[in-house]
Amino acid sequence: MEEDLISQFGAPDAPYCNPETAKIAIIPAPLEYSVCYMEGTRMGPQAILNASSQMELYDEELDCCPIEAGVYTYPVLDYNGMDHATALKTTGDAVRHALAQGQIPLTLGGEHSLSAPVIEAVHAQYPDLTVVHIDAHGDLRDEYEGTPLSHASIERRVVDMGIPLLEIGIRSFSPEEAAFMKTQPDVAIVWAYQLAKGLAHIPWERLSKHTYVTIDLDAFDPGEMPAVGTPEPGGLSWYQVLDLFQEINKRSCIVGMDVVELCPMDGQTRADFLAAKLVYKMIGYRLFSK
Ligand SMILES: [Mn+2]
Repeated sequence: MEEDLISQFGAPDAPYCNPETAKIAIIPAPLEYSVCYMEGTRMGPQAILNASSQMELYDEELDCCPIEAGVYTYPVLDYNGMDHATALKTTGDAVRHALAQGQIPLTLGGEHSLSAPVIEAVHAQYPDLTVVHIDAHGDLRDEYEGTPLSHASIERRVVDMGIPLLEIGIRSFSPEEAAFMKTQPDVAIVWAYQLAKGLAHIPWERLSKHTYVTIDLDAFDPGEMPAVGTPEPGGLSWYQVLDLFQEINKRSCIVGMDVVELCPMDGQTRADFLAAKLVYKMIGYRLFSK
């Protein structure tokens, strides 16, 4: 029996996923070009959509159904026959389209390299943008495996765009990145060990008026989120990530988001469900929390 493919995040009633009135644009981006350790992140967006149909749509913390604000899911992007650079451009174009409709884009990955064209599109509209990057990895290499488009270089591309960067949850960093970071006053890093030991001082004063939040699911501890391409021990917990997101949302206006690197695994539907619920919590906090 074939599994039903869910096309609208949360599978809501029609009025709540009307593209004319939606406040949030979900953009499923099944990009997979440079993933190195484990394959399958191209299956991530559809797995999140399918899992989202199993969620309750009432949020007990916010005492409302965030989906009723309008969440429209665009058709899953089709990268068939495209090279990596063309696929990235297509992803940026989709986000530009959503921004032009007045929607807040929330892209589902797919590999992390998709964030570069997406952030570029959001930055064009909000020139004062700060990027908050929640991840196990710094992703600050100038290039990786011969390409500057790699998922391992995504935040280096953000630095190249002149955008201030705050990285949180990092616990896998190369010597090259460490040397680079020390030359970059606009890059701040909060390490996972500092969070775990209660030593973290998060420099929230670095946030500007508008913020883009990118969440690589490997930021979570692999015990909670096993289905990622490059798991790292010592990660963040569910409530830690939600608290961070809420804190960003309190201090700045979040104008774009992504959740990337889900790599669905047989027998680990909890991981798909965590990703779907994370997306829904982000939508709820963004639209309804103070
Ligand atoms: Mn990562």
